[in-house]
Amino acid sequence: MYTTELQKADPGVRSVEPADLVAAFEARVAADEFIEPKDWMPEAYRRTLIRQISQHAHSEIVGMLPEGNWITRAPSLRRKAILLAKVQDEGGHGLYLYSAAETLGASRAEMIDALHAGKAKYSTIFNYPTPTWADIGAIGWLVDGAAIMNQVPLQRTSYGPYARAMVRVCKEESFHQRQGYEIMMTLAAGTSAQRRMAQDALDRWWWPALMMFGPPDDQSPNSEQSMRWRIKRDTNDELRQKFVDATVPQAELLGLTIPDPDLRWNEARGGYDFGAIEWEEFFAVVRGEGPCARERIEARRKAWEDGAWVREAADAYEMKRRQRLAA
Ligand code: BYC
Repeated sequence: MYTTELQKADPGVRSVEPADLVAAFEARVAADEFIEPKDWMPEAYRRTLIRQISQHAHSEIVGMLPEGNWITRAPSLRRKAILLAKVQDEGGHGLYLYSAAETLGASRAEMIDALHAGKAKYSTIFNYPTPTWADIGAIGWLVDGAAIMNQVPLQRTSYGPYARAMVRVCKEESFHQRQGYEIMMTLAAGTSAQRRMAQDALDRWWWPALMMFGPPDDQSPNSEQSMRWRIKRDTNDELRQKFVDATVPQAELLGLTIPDPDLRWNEARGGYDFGAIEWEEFFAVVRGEGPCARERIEARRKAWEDGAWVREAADAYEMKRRQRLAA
């Protein structure tokens, strides 16, 4: 996986943009007005949004796979129905987000091709395996929990269609987080084997969940500009800290141990200090070296090929509908 260079800000573009339009745009952003698809916007703003929104869309779509893996093996009909609904929600999120990126002039075919060619990024978290049922609990609790922490502020991101997509997404993510936590509660209150399974899932998902928020602020090339344009409302480190502070008491309630010997409450700061994150692992996964990276992309490609007949049937139906209208 490499950088989406095409969609990166080109500093050369800025100098040719009319200064009055740039100033009016920046004043609107500073006044917390939403920028809408037909409004004038700097090219670099448009490209940054296409980059972030398309990566976000891909994450939702690839994110269906680790949990989809458990739909047929969920331990009861109730669990199966809930998981099926959750995974379908993630597919819906991907579609709203692709639509939001299309309002910026990106073509869906191009975005999907980039994913299938291994050129587009998607969240590192979905490159880890789900060997036990407790992983489904840990994903809902931690991964959806981290996603909410990141996405609630995005409801106030400066681009209107992205902000509005986030409102519905956050409502659904909140249900996802609770269903995951409820699975963890059940396992933590179960047999010793079930408690061990829950602890093992927490051990494996904790650090990758902290990595979801992106590199540390001093190694985040996009943060400064995205914060200025109010695309991002909080920095990566700020959101990571909020997540740790909210999640530690939840682990305590479950009676599970966060796998971090350096984790302790810092009275002066009013937050938890936590241990060093293995950033080498993060960057390796970003480069496409995650444990399930190849499997994820192959599964997406196969789904796309298997679905070709549906797209052809929809096109044929649309053609007939137009012919009928024209007749
Ligand atoms: N994974 O300058 P930075 C879900 C990349 S799905 C991979 O800080 P930025 C769910 C970053 O793209 C929710 N790559 O970047 C679904 C950049 O590379 P490029 C997913 C990452 O954009 C199913 C480079 O590293 N959520 O909830 O300012 C089931 C430098 O980073 C990651 C979103 O997508 C990563 N973790 O900030 C269950 C949220 N982190 O593009 C649940 C929307 C960084 O320059 N996205 N990189 O080549 C964002 O908020 C921001 O894009 C990020 C990164 C905070 C992720």
